[in-house]
Amino acid sequence: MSAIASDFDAYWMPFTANRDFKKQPRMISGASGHHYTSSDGTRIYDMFSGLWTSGVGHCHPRIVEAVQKQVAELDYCMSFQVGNDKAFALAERVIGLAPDGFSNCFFTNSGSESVDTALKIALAYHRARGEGNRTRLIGREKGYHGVNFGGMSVGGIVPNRKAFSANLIPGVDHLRHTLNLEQNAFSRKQPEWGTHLADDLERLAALHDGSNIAAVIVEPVAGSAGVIPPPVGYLERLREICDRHGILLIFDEVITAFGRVGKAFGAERFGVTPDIITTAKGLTNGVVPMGSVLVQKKVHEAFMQGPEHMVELFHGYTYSGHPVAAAAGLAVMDVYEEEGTFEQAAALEPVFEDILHAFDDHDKVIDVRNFGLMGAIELAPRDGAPGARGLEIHKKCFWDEHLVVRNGMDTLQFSPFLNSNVDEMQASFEAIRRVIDSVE
Ligand code: PXG
Ligand code: PLP
Repeated sequence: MSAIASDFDAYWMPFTANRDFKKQPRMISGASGHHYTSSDGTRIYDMFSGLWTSGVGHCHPRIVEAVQKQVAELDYCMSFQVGNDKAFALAERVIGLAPDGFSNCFFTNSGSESVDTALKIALAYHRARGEGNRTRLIGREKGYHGVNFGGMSVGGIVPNRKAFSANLIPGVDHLRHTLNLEQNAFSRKQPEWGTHLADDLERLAALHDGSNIAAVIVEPVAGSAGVIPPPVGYLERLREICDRHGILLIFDEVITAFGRVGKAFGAERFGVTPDIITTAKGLTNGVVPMGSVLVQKKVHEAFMQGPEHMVELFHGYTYSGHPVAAAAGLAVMDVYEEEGTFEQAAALEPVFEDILHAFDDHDKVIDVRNFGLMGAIELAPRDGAPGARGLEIHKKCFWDEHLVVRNGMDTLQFSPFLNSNVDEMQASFEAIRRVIDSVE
């Protein structure tokens, strides 16, 4: 039996134009550091560090070794009513990085699972405190909170919701998004305009009565929708309104945690402390799937009541706290600490910002946005074919410039390595400029 596929039919690829892809597949067979190797042996620079996942680079020897060792020592262990030491150790390390007040960490296997877990914890928390009336959840337009039913329902990416519209969970409202090119195009980091949009939460509290709202979930910087940093003062205002009405604030930090914005968490960078934080991606540098949900002590304590032989939260995954994932996570935490990864990312931020905003006056570009090491160049769509220009650039970058660049429709997104080399970053953007210039 060969491990090489005979054709490309059987695999239904996620979030991919499958038929288009299979005509000329872009296949990766190896990776090391900042490069992939394609199946024909070409070295390809990864301008998305995985899928926002692999901040310290691919196949980091320290992480590889930890995973190899763990899989030979304890490959799997029942996750319910039995524990493994790596999961406990990783929970402690992650809580050690979290803002003051956070005390406990629940493990999942992805960002989508982290979000659905966080929403369930929020609902059960209020119920445990005798406020079972708090059932409503609030998300935001353009938010991405994964693809499971809860996350999809509070999310605000239209194509992801469209086919499932009638089956989204009930009792959800959305704040308006804060992207406004007329007011904010080409802002560096946080835009000045749009703080008042946080008052949508106050209006929803007035409409439903705040006492019926369980939680509001937002990405501190919206990622998937094309890097939308919060207006100055916006997150602070959400926090104030949540406090006024007893609403839990959830930061979905699946992208922003672990150095992507130059600190351990977006919460730390913005100086706004939520009640619950969701993570995934950078938790294990993408090496083994894993996510986590961090909760403040008051949230955890609300569950630790009643008879001690009883399960406090009826929720969990077969693979929660998986020993191999946890071993990867522990090695990643060591790398972050020893290599000063978050400081490296913070030092690169102004360089990245300048490189990106050199596209401000390009005639095909209608906006450039950045925060931390998250960046987006929004292109004008082609007449009658929105998304075509973005996909063509993605493909040309891959085939002609040996560069992985992600496009969401006509927005090019960049997630440079947290330990990027400035020369490589500059060379990559010269290539990107050549490609933008060359397409119609
Ligand atoms: N929340 C946020 C804020 C995310 O960014 C998820 C939840 C879901 O995580 P999983 O592990 O279930 O995929 C994400 C994931 C993009 C892109 O192009 C972003 C994500 C996933 C795929 C593509 O920006 N983010
Ligand atoms: N479906 C069935 C039939 C199962 O037995 C299980 C877990 O035992 C699940 C779904 C959930 O799987 P997981 O715990 O990996 O999320």
